[in-house]
Amino acid sequence: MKLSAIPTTVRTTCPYCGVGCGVRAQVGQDGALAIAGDEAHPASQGRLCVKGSALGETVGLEGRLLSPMLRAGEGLHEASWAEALDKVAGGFRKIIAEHGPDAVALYVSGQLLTEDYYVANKFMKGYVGSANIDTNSRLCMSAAVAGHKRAFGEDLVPGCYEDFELADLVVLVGSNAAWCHPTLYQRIVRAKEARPGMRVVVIDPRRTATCDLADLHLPLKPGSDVWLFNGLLGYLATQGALDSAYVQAHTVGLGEALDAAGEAAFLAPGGREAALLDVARACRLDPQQLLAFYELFANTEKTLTAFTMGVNQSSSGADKVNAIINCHLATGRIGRPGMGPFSLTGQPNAMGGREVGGLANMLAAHMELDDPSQRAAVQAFWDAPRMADKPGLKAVELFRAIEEGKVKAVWIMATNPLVSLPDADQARRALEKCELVVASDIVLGTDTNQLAHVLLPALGWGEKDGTVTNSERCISRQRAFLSKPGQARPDWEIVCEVARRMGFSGFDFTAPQQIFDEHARLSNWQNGAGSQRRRVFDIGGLAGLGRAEYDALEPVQWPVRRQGEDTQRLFGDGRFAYPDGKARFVATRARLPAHLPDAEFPLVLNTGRVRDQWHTMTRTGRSVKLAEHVPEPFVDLHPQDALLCGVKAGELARVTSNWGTVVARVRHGGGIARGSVFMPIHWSGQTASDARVGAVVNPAVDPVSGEPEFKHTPVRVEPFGVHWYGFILSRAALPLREAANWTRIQGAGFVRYELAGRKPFADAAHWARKLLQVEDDDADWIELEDRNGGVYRAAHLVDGRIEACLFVSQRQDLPARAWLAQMFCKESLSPQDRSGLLSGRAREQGVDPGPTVCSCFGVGRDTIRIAIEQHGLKDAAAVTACVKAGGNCGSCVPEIRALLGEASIKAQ
Ligand SMILES: Nc1nc2c(c(=O)[nH]1)N[C@H]1C(S)=C(S)[C@@H](COP(=O)(O)OP(=O)(O)OC[C@H]3O[C@@H](n4cnc5c(=O)[nH]c(N)nc54)[C@H](O)[C@@H]3O)O[C@H]1N2
Ligand SMILES: Nc1nc2c(c(=O)[nH]1)N[C@H]1C(S)=C(S)[C@@H](COP(=O)(O)OP(=O)(O)OC[C@H]3O[C@@H](n4cnc5c(=O)[nH]c(N)nc54)[C@H](O)[C@@H]3O)O[C@H]1N2
Ligand code: SF4
Ligand SMILES: [Mo]
Repeated sequence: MKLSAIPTTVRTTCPYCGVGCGVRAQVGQDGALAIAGDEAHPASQGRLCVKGSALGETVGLEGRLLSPMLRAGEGLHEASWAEALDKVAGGFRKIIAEHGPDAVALYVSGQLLTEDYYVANKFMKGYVGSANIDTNSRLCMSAAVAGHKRAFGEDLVPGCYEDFELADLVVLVGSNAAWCHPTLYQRIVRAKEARPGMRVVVIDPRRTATCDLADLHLPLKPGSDVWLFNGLLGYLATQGALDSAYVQAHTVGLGEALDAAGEAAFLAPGGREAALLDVARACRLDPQQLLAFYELFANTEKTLTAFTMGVNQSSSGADKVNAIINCHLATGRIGRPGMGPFSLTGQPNAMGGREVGGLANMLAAHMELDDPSQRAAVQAFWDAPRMADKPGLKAVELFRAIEEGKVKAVWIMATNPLVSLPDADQARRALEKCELVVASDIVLGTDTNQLAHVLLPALGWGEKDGTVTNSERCISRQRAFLSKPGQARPDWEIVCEVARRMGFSGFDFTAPQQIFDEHARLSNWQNGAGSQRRRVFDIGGLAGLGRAEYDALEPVQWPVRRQGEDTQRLFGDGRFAYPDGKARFVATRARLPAHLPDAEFPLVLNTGRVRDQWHTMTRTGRSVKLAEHVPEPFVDLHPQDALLCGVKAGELARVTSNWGTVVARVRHGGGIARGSVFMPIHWSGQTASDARVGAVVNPAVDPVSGEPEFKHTPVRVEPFGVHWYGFILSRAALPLREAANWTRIQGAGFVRYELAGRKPFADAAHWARKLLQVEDDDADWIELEDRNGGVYRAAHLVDGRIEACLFVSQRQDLPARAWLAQMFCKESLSPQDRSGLLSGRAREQGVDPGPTVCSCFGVGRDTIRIAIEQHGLKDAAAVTACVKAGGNCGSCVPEIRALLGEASIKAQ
């Protein structure tokens, strides 16, 4: 693909996960884009994972939203910016005039840049006068935010990535870092290689790829983390492992926390063993393993406990966070090298969004909405005409209020709520009813955009400029290196345009650097003055940067109170952000998830990520390299549960909850315990007929933070009976109304559809031609039909080149897709290729590589298996030396090791 751009190397930051790796992007003279890791970036030191490495494949303009669009009836039509902006500003103004400021809302995203986020928040909270701006971070980080604020007095992550390397014990709770924070995980891998005495414990109901590194895996019962960490606190108390001097000097509330944790049970005569058994039972863990973890924690000073969505996305999310923090406060293990609680952020700018107060219950710059003096401070700084004076609606509440007609206009930015919200069908009903739905996105075809009345084209990664903040509070620049396509504009500019049209004065920014400057100045505005709390978030040292300095800004960790300051760790001096400087223990009482399995819905649905896709696939879905690892939506369950449900691996199953239903391919091998099933979150209405998993997820939220319980929905799984299975590879995208079920992914030069049908087809040839849109009777059409066997295969060629092929069967005997895929790379097929077409493989039998394991080098499972067998390979390094797999980002090493394990079992 050719890109028009300034031919130079630009240092920027990856737009995916919260690790925030540095990227070097180079656009060559020929327009080709080369992506490499940035050695100078402290977060990643030159490394990129497979998603980061594939960024070059995802920046093309196909499918992009490149002009503003307005809906008229069923259709969308292009509009000028003036028309579209007037429509948004006019619509908002009218609704505010008639129904008040709380009748409008913004729903934004941790994928916005800090500058975009800042102006969106200023617009709503200072000018519209409502705090109805929430963000998809509600679905992600809000439990951690609430936990931090309760414990520390402010939303602060104490440690830094180096602590993962310095720790003697790394505990990963509800985190599949091997797939979701890959380069950081690789840092732990390398640290453990260098210091084999280092211990890693993974606490996750599933045995994930992350467990590859674990000395101990605790497959706890879903939702039982508070029991586990309360038990740990009780155990530490009985072992004399608490740091009493620290607790005395720097904390408040240990007594209540110990009471809630059930310390009494531990302290009763002979109670320790009984209490341990109780905890083990509540968490469904082996008591010996539980004790092994408790002992390890008690005896290891340098302990780091990192946690992610298995903790946050729970109806007791904030309590899970505090139960973890309690154990660190009680042992004084916080703020020093190699130790502390560590909340890993999901999105690239989850942290930046919190700095600017993007959540509906926060103000800007870590100030509080319900603190009148801070509200007044922000109002004075912004010269704001109409300050919000109470918290706004949180994501799930917001979409309910939209359905109820209380919120009549919503502007959605950089998020796809129709896919990512829980009870996603409710979100659909809400938007269908909403008077004015505005969406800013970079692509046209998303489930959410289909319901928008106004579409605003935003600049994407590589085109826009600004800053993001990663999990370790490190601010880095995202820099533009591509020219602006079509009429797309940066998100901040679009917000400012609407604000100006609504008559608001504080939005005359002309560059992101001016916004960053205002943000930096606000962060130390009245900070600690008079009765004002001294806020730790302070980047006053970055105020006043000129354009060139901003452009050249090197990664820096906040707080940056003075120029040149760079803060790796917080709380090293035992001072926290509460006015008395003391941290708070939170009394966390363990409670069950909101909805429990019963006879009708006997299994628990857990949802999460796969290695090579990002959320709703609007970007990673374009990459051929990333498509192969998991080409279809799946439901992973234990073989015994599958038997009980009457479903078989490789076939389709229906997964149903009280809220909705989806269909996906049954799989085993995801390390699932009995009683649970796992589904990935990535498929939407654009990529599958029935696999938008959000529709099934229950909308229960954590009462403290409002974070939804994405990891725990009671469901039932049943066969999705079909008459036939099939697939199509086609150069052109096809409408697939005929199939009962379809999913699609991008291949090199084709789209791959997996299909299933419920009705037998009478005239297969007629049906296939219609499906592949071949109207010409004289078309070059090869076919094979076995009517009795229920098999039909066809290929359509044009001028000797394959255009499409279709394979359908009533049996499970469809050929692998790999060889057929190669045919789409050829300008013309040889006679041998042609004669192999309908068998789906070369006439001279080659080796099918199998599903991709290593996406960096495109190495398949069977290639690796055969190499292991033929060469007697014993470890991952030998596999890499032999077939390259695992030699780049290392994300597939856990899978390679699993294959080595299988081979050694087979050999025994
Ligand atoms: N490849 C990839 N990487 C990503 C993303 C992506 O889309 N794709 N998204 C990014 C974002 S925004 C986020 S938030 C992060 C998420 O990163 P992670 O949180 O690591 O990923 P998830 O797959 O959501 O869930 C993590 C684990 O929680 C476990 N879990 C479920 N229930 C429980 C429980 O009750 N207790 C415990 N202890 N564990 C439980 C699940 O089995 C799962 O393995 O990933 C980021 N990185
Ligand atoms: N069942 C279940 N659901 C979940 C989760 C789960 O674990 N289970 N996890 C939740 C979590 S942690 C998260 S973070 C969310 C993520 O969910 P979403 O935020 O809904 O997912 P994305 O696909 O990242 O959506 C980003 C959108 O922004 C667009 N975009 C990309 N760049 C830009 C830009 O520069 N400007 C603008 N305006 N648009 C842009 C993309 O095309 C895409 O449409 O999902 C949540 N939903
Ligand atoms: S680890 Fe995260 S930030 Fe780094 S390259 Fe991968 S997705 Fe991007
Ligand atoms: Mo997230």
